[in-house]
Amino acid sequence: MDSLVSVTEEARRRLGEARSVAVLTGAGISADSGVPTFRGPEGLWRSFRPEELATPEAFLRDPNLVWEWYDWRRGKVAACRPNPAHDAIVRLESRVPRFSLLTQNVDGLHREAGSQNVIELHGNIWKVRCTNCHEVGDNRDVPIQVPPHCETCGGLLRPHIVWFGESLDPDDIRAAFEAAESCEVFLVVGTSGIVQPAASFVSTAKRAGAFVIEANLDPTPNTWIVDVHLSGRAAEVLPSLID
Ligand code: BV8
Ligand code: ZN
Repeated sequence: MDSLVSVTEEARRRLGEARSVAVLTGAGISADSGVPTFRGPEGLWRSFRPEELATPEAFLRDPNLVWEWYDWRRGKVAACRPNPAHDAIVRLESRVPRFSLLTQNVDGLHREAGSQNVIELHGNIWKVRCTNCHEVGDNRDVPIQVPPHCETCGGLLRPHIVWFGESLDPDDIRAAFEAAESCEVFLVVGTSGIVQPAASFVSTAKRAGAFVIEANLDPTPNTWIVDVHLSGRAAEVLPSLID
């Protein structure tokens, strides 16, 4: 018990003193808001096959099926609000001179909570992109008309989301690696650490000398390389770590 208290204190102290912090979040931080995670016993991938739904090939094959899945998820996310973990990250950003938030989540809850310097690595479920003219726009319709079409050119719209086999925005990747390489403390919250390239930011930060803190319900492939693993729900662990 003593050692658990002291590692938590060490994590708190490091975070309190750091002048540059990068945070990487995954589905686990939004689980406490009611957004389903991807993997794990109740994860989305238990009921759906990602290769049938979250790939460009799937969309080419059956855009309606893919849109129906996203429409269902948009309905779920629309009913969710940021939780105390999202709020704690907003407070962290307000006191740290150099701060970056890298999120794999597409639910938009970090921005809704008030986070400013956010990189949405995998896109945003409330954005659509035209497959013809490539214009990106906001769309908050719940339900959305399936399939939706571009108001400018009539082309088929797709979710503005990075699917498996697609490249992330090069500017986002550059900024994310820069943040991981230059921060004093790297905080990784609620991600299984499986999906690349996001998963590799953790080892990048560690190699570059950052103090790495992981907050997760369970151990992950990252747990053995981090300095401190804090076990528990993000909505409980983060406020007590940050405040
Ligand atoms: C790319 C759709 C270049 C969006 C998603 C081998 C080596 C390297 C790369 C690869 C490889 N094999 C394949 C690849 C490439 C692939 C990849 O990484 N595959 C993995 C599965 C092996 N990556 C890509 O394709 C990426 N692009 O590499 O480009 C390229 C180009 C062409 C060809 C090849 C390469 C693109 C990645 C696309 C990601 N898009 N989905 C959507 O509709 O949402 S991924 C999906 O997983 C989500 O987007 C999500 O963001 C992401 C990560 O998941 P997590 O957020 O970690 O969520 P998960 O459910 O897994 O875990 C939840 C965690 O929270 C758990 O640890 C749990 O314990 C914890 N938890 C739960 N509750 C709580 C909690 N913790 C705290 N509190 C709680 N309450
Ligand atoms: Zn268009």
